[in-house]
Amino acid sequence: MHDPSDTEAALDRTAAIVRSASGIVVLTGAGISAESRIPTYRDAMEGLWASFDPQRLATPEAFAADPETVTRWYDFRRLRCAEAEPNPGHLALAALQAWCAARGTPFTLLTQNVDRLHQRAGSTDVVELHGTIMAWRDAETGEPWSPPEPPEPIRDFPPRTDRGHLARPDVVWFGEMLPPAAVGIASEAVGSCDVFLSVGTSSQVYPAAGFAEAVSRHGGRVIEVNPESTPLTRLAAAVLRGRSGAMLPALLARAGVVGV
Ligand code: BV8
Repeated sequence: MHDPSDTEAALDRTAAIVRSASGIVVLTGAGISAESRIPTYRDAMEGLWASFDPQRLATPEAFAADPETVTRWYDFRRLRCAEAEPNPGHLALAALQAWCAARGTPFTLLTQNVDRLHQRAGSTDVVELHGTIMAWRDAETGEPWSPPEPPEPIRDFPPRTDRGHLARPDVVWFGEMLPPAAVGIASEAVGSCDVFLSVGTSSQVYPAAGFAEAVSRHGGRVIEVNPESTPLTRLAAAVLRGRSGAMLPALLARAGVVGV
């Protein structure tokens, strides 16, 4: 059982690290959107999708073999993301970005999430390492393809573009390269920051899962915000063992980041 006094000490320690930072990188995962009622990958997907494994469905091979099932799954999730609202964890990171900008402290928000809740919370220049479910494209030409405006579902599956090609979500599937621009920004930020905040990620998926190690190797301090321990915990200079919707606002209040 986590001792609340540990949390108080961890908040003090983390606030001091944030206040003294010369450059901050934040990496978020599905956990920051859990309090917006978007299931994490580790939670069983609800209803129809409970028996499907995201790692099996989120691949080019699955799309090639069964584009209907894959696009139905993504449209179900797209609408789920559209009806979700940013939570206090997302809002706190937007406030942290503004506070860093006011102080001239470099700040980069890297997300593995595809739900666009950071942008809806007011974060800017969000680096979407794994793309977004809200945008789709022609699977052959890469041209943008617009699904119906939420809450309207896609009508015909698998969706096809005016060229008759299959349409796919603009996400990065397992086995696909990350967008080069995103990788470039992430590499530069991870290589130069002195504080790395890992929020709501099980740290299992690469290359994102390797960023904390890289920061730690060049002497940066890693902070973990997660109700559970992860492979990253051993690297952490401080751990906020709890929900990001509670811990991030508490951290920013303790660090004196106004407007949270
Ligand atoms: C790549 C978009 C180069 C799609 C995602 C063999 C062949 C090919 C590649 C590989 C291979 N072996 C390894 C690899 C690399 C592979 C990989 O890492 N695999 C893993 C499984 C080992 N990576 C890739 O393929 C990447 N590309 O490497 O290209 C390459 C190419 C070819 C060959 C070799 C190399 C691409 C990876 C991107 C995949 N796309 N998403 C979609 O969404 O459908 S990944 C997806 O899953 C997410 O984006 C995220 O990255 C991951 C889920 O992780 P989390 O976000 O951490 O979520 P999770 O549910 O796991 O954990 C939630 C956490 O939140 C928990 O810790 C929980 O405690 C916590 N939590 C819960 N509630 C809260 C909370 N925290 C705070 N507050 C709360 N309230």
